[in-house]
Amino acid sequence: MEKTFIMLKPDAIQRRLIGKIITRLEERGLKIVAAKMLNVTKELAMEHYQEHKDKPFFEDLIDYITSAPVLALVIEGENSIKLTRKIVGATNPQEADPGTIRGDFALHTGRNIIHASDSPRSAEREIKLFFNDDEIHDYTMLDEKIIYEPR
Ligand code: IDP
Repeated sequence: MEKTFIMLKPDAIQRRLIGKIITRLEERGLKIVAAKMLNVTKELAMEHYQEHKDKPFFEDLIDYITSAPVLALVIEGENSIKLTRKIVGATNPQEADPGTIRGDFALHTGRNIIHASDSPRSAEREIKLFFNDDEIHDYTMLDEKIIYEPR
């Protein structure tokens, strides 16, 4: 089973979309193994988005992510990294397909409501940035036997 890092950004929380977003992930059969609401510090935001530090939108991105609480999640499931990226949709919500989270709830790239890790390497890095090992839970869901084909 693969773990990935998801963050509901400040606009998702402010717009009271937590329930709707989490429902989409859960109903697909994915499992929440860690969850935390926090105010992202400037240092954490800069570390998380380090690959964009030279981009023109970097300052706005840091201001946006640190502006109000976020909900950080670790999600587990088969192929969860690719799958959550599909559920989340394209970075620019105007290019995101209807039916995706960004395609249904957002309009601007700089206010695209949710983050999902884009590779196994970034998932591992981002999970470690936001969670200690003892905050990530290892448990079985009763419906796993019926969601997954037998191995
Ligand atoms: P991703 O979130 O879909 O992985 P990235 O290219 O890694 O997309 O960008 C990280 C975040 O930076 C985006 O989700 C968005 O919030 C912000 N961002 C990316 N490109 C732009 C832009 O052109 N204008 C404003 N914000 C941007």
